[in-house]
Amino acid sequence: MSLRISDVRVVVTCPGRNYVFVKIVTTEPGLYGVGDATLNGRELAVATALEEHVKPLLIGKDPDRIEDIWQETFRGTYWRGGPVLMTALAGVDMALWDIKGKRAGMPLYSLLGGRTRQSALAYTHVGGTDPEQVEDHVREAMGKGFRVVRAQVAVPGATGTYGVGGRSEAASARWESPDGGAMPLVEGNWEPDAYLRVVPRLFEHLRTSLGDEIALLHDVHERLNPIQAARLAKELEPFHLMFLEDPLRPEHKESFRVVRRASTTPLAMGELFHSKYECLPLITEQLIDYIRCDVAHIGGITEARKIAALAEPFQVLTAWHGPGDVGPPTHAANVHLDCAIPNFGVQEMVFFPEAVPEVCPGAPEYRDGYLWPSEKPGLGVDLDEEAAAKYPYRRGYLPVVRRADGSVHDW
Ligand code: GCO
Ligand code: MG
Repeated sequence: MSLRISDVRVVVTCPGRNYVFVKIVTTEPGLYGVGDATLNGRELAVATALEEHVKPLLIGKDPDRIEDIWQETFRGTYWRGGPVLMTALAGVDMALWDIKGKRAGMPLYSLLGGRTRQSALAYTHVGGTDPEQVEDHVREAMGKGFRVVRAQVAVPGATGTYGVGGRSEAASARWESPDGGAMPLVEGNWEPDAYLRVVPRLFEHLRTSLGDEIALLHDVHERLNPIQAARLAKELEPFHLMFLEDPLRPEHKESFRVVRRASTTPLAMGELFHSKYECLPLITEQLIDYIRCDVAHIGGITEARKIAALAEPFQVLTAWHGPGDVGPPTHAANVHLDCAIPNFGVQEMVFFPEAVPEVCPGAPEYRDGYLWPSEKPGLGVDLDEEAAAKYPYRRGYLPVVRRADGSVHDW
């Protein structure tokens, strides 16, 4: 009998932070694939979608038919799209590419057409309470070999809020209420005017103190309206950012025209998109310079390679989302794609918490500013289910931001 999918194992674990891993087991003894289906703060919704709705349809299927399984899971079930279903599909898709690579005896980059580069230029995050502290942290990153650094600074008066409380990483915030429930942490006093004043000062300081060699990025995290974003992009022009990330909410693609007309600061967008359809207008109108979808949230490698191919003739480069809240299989997929596609730009990366390699070994290796793909067949990432069981899921939510008057703002 030909090869079939015999089991789909969904593993929810918290070796430092929550992850949802997918292991697709086949009828060939010892042949399985590992994927990542982590959606920060919504882990159990994805795990349930996988267990209850996706898995029953996969058992008995031929794992070789990745595109067909993708189409059936996306379109064939009528209800399509959105972060939960596209993350579930991504976990399956990565595991299937892993199986295909293992059968071929080839690393994923090889299956995708072979190397176009040795390794992927990587960037790290730094933050700080004021421009001087951010400068110190950029220097530390440069000391570790980074040539590209994303810099965020605290906004006077704001408490917490991603990337502006002096912190540079997105944390899941937890707050257990007395009745045993959990509520997201509320961060406050976010005001655009204060932010718009401090960010140009940060980059003026960094360029003056660090010179022109280091490439700098900044993440707006979808918090500005079109004219505010246009102002920021224009005021940052003299400091030559590699890109300004996510200036606007994902719903307002046409508003990118306003920002584009106002400045030559390169723009990046995509971590909140869930399909190639959302990327289309930004790519075909050349409204952005970097497309930075999350391979774990757009349905996996199958969709990512199509997005990269759509972007290539429009001279849009890739900068796949690579935060700590997606797991090693996604980071591995990112770097295999980076090393295979012609229009790669830069790769976001993190150093994982200590227990992660025990549960999920094989994340891409960082050396002197670059990430190297694994030479093992498939993604090169494994999953130790016994180790995963030692780190049970911990309920966590992303924080909620409120402005000084108490109203909700985009986090
Ligand atoms: C980034 C991001 C993330 C997100 C996070 C949300 O550019 O890395 O904006 O850190 O905030 O993925 O879960
Ligand atoms: Mg971002």
